[in-house]
This record gives sequence, structure tokens and C-alpha cells, in this order.
Amino acid sequence: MSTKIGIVGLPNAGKSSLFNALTNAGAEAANYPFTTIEPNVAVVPVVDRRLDAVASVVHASEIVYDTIDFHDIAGLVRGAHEGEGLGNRFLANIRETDAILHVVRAHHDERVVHPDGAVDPLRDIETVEAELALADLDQAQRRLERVGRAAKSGEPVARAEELWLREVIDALQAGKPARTVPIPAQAPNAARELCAITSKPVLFVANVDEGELDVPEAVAAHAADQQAGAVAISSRLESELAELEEQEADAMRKELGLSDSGLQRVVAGAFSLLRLIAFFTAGEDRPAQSWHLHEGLTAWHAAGQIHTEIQRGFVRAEVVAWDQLVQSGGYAKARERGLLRLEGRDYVMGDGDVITIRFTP
Ligand SMILES: Nc1nc2c(ncn2[C@@H]2O[C@H](COP(=O)(O)OP(=O)(O)OP(=O)(O)O)[C@@H](O)[C@H]2O)c(=O)[nH]1
Ligand SMILES: [Mg+2]
Repeated sequence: MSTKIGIVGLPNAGKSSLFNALTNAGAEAANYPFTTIEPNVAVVPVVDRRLDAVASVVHASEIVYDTIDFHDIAGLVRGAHEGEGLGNRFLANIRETDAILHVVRAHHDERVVHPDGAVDPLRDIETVEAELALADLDQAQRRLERVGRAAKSGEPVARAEELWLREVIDALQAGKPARTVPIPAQAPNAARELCAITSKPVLFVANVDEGELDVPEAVAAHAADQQAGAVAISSRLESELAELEEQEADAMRKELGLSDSGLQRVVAGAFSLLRLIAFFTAGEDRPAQSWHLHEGLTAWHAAGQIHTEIQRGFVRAEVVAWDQLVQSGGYAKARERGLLRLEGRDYVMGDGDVITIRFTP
């Protein structure tokens, strides 16, 4: 299942520029058959050079990167939760995402109008967070009405959920995100049912002046306070770079003193936020593929990512670290050197593992 990420921010913050940069860079770097599900959804391959190396030593037929879906929405203005500026409808689109990219304007280009007249990243963040909290509050109150009816009949799960919803409502009213309220053991699905936007992990993207490399201090401090991540990029610069050929773009980056692509930092930031690791499957004349899995999950979970049938019939896994496979020059040598291990279903997957699962159909 591909990871979904929603992009939020004030009007003119640079969301669509970032979205376009992600789209173009993905199409370019991975030769991905780009499909637009909807005009505002970009399917972006997660380019991983480790997979390229693996594919080459095992003589894979092709390279298939795992993807992330980015959802671009229109800017949130004050009052968005009340339907102002169609905000509520856009917010509904990102309730189903796994994480939020919060784009905040930090560049000082006077030709770009700021909806509040002046550049102030922290104020903007607080405006957007207030809208998200109010939208969640509305959602929580509606859910409470429904659950409250079931709770009256004494149903224990509904009662636990009702109590939790009341706590969430208190937190949101106090300006705190829903994620600060622990999920009750008796109603483990409560959070999934509510789909609160403020329960999702957040990566702040400070849209900085071209040539600026650092996240503004106020944004960094706010992110740290929220246990969120933060990266600095220039959306405009990245969207321009994404339109160039790869070599040209690299040369341009060097000239500007940028070490890596800002988009790589966005994707890497999102992944570390979601605590995802990458693993690979690859074989001769078969596609080499990358997959993502939550940190700490097992070979059995990895099997489930690949196919439910493979998970159901799981017998054992052959695992080798990607760099050991590459250094060995292929599976045969890796096996000879004892680097290819047999593992059971409870083996905890490592980042960069190459796995072959034996299963009974
Ligand atoms: N100088 C500069 N201008 C930028 C940058 N990012 C975006 N812009 C400009 O700001 C304007 C708005 O950018 P968009 O990416 O469309 O902003 P948005 O957040 O999608 O705005 P809405 O869709 O209206 O909410 C455009 O004219 C961009 O060219 C940047 O990093 N630097
Ligand atoms: Mg836009």
C-alpha cells in the first residue's frame, strides 16, 4: 500500500510549487509511468540508489520503486473549517493520509502576495494549526453524537470511545492536537474512526529564500516542541530544477551550494517521520522492487506487503543486506560467503534488507 501524504499551508505558501517539483522530479528520475489519479494527487516514486545497485548485480529485468502519493490542497484561510474558501472540502481530502507536509512561507520575495500582509512563519503555522484543530473539533463533535447513542445502551467499546472523544474535544478546544490524547485500550479503533488531521505526524517545510539552507529558528523550535520534523527548501527553485535534465540540475545545485535535492530531503524527512524502513525484492529476469515497512516489523509483515498469498503461505525468508549482496556480486557468492541468512517469520526487518520469501501456495 502506498504511503499518502497531504500538503497543507496558507494560500501562496508554495504548496503547488512543491507539488509540481515532486511530480516532475519523480517522473524524470525514475522514468515512472506517471499517472494522475486526480489533478491534485501526484504519485511520486521513492528513488533509492541502493535498489539500482542490487538490480544490477542480480540482473533484474527492471527497477520498480515504491511510491508515495502527495495530495495538494488549496490554501487554508482563516475560517476554512466553516467552509470558507472551500476549505472544509479540501480538508476532507487529507483525512485519509498517513502524514502531513505543512508548507510555510519563509521567503521574502515581495512580488508574492502574503494573505496576511507580512512574512511571519510562526504566525502562519499557528493560523493553519488552528484551522486544522477546528476542523477536527467539528468532526469529533459529530462522531460524539453518533457514538453517544451507542454508549447509552451500555456498550463498553462505545463508552470508552465516548470518553476518549470528550478528552479529544477538550484538547482541541485548548489548542492541542488530537495526537496528545492517548488512544484507549478498550477502543483501539477510535483514532482510525475519527481520522483527525491533528493526529497525523507532521513535517514542516519552510519555503525559504533561494540559497538559504536553514530552517528559520522559530519554525525549528516549534517543530521540536511538537515532535515534528522540519526541512528547508525553496519551492520555486526546486520546481525550476525539476524541469531541467538531471545533469544540468546537478550542476546548478553545485553552483548554488546545495548538497542534495530538496525533494530528497522532503521524502527522507517524511519517511523518518513515519518511521519507515526500505526493503528490496530482486531476482534474475524479474523486476527489482523497493517496499516500505514500519520500523520494528517482521519478515511476515514484509511478506504481507508483497502479497497476501505469500504471507499466508510463509515458510521462511532468505535475507541479505543490500551492500553485502552488491559486494558479493550476486546471490550465489553471497550464499557461499555465508551472508545469505535463513530467517523465520519473526525476524525483524532491517533497513536495506534484500529478501526472498519461500512460501507454499
Ligand atoms: N520567490 C519565491 N516565490 C515562490 C516560492 N515558492 C512559490 N513561490 C511563488 O509564490 C506563488 C504561489 O505559489 P504556489 O506554489 O502556487 O502557492 P500555493 O501554496 O499552492 O497557493 P494556493 O494554491 O493559492 O494555496 C507563485 O507565484 C510562486 O511562483 C519560492 O520558494 N520563492
Ligand atoms: Mg496551490
